[in-house]
Amino acid sequence: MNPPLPADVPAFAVVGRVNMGKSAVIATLLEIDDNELVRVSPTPGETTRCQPHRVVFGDKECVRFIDTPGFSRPVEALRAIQRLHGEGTPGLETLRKFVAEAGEDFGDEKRLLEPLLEGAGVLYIVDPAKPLRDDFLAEMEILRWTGRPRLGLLNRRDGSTGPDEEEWRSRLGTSFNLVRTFDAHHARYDERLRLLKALLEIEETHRPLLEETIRLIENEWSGRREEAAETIITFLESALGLQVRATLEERDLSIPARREKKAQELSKKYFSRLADIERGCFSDLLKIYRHHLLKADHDADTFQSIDLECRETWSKLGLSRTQLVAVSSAIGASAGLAVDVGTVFFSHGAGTVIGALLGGGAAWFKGGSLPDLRISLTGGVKLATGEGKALTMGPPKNQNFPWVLLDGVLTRYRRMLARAHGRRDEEILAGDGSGFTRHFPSDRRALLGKWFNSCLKGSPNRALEPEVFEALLSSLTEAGEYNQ
Ligand SMILES: Nc1nc2c(ncn2[C@@H]2O[C@H](COP(=O)(O)OP(=O)(O)O)[C@@H](O)[C@H]2O)c(=O)[nH]1
Ligand SMILES: [Mg+2]
Repeated sequence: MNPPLPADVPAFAVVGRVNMGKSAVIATLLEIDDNELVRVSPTPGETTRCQPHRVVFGDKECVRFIDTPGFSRPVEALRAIQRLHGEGTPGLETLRKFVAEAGEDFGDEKRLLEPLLEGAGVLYIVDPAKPLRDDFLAEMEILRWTGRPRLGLLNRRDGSTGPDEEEWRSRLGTSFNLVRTFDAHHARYDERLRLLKALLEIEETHRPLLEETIRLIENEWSGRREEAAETIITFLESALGLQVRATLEERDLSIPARREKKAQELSKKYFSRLADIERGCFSDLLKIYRHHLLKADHDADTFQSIDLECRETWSKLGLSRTQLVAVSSAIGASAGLAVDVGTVFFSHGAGTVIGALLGGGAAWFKGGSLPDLRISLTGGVKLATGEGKALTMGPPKNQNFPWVLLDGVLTRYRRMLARAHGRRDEEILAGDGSGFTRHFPSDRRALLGKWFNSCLKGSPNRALEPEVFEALLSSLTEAGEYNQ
């Protein structure tokens, strides 16, 4: 038994047949991607009791969703309730009697009815691709008898519909106060908010509280965007200002091969530091948006058994095969799969954005609208002649370097926002190769360009920061609204 529902907290029991996506809807709605907290699984019968999920702001519980096991014998339950009631339409009293008296053969039905008897509203999930059979009609009828506020939700899996969708819709329309569609695997912030607002429409007793909750959610969301903008500013500042140095001995200077070796070591150090900075940025962004199953970077081990002939491999890497070939020729490597794979290994080991710089620089801006984009990796290496012994590397001289970094962050941010928490597969947060910054209005480009230059010189222009912050906020808003 769960503790009784407090009267001042609006609650909704999420009900429906097993495997309809009840848990996935809750997980997406409340941004919970942890299977320990919300079990989303194709194996039926894994949720055997009601599981409350509280939405808390500050110390106050604002709304509660209750995951239920779902109906398992709705037709039999309907008949049993009718028998208990006799003539006419059963109501709360008969349902209470049913819950008190029925045996464990109606265990699931009893458990899902309990919160409804305590005052919870109903969020009824169906998969409209399934045929509409009698047992579903029995479920709808039992729910109607509760008299609670009811919302019917068509959980369209990957947008798929079935021949019965219209029938579903009209049946739901007669037994429910509202009918909405959702997609637990793809719903983004806007759709989540729309669903919450729909609940507000049906739950009149707690209307002010639900309105306040929606306001809090909206505020919290814009707060996150500000945090993200802040994180990205810090990232760009450190990445653009990054410089590494090495001390050269006399003998390193005199022999070209040694000098070359030192330069290579230094370049490795530069990229690994850059990769660390980048990783830190993504891990902060993933934290802000509560993602644990999204990975910011490829794990080098993942590539041990790479299957080159498999199309999926290429798309996992975020590159089409043609792009990859273009890349290897762009960086001057001889053609051939071995070389391509080497590029991929290195690029992903070195971090995602840097991967784009090293391996995918050309692919990143495919389409050729920025033909001058060539990343010169050695652009920042110089021998300091004054002391004669210090070798420094970074930042790259190429003007496009900051834009490549920013594009990498924004395209991944966009992917992150499109990821629903109800999914349980792991995903690599890969860029999709579409240039983002090239669509910026010219004043934003000019402003950022000016600030980038100051960062590249090692002295970020603090006076420009408030405007840069605003520009990034707008860019993040656009990235979030972008439909893929
Ligand atoms: N493609 C897709 N799969 C879904 C969706 N919702 C749920 N599923 C999958 O369907 C299975 C059952 O989902 P779950 O939420 O555990 O169903 P429940 O038994 O009603 O709680 C899981 O494997 C989910 O990943 C959806 O919107 N799209
Ligand atoms: Mg479940």
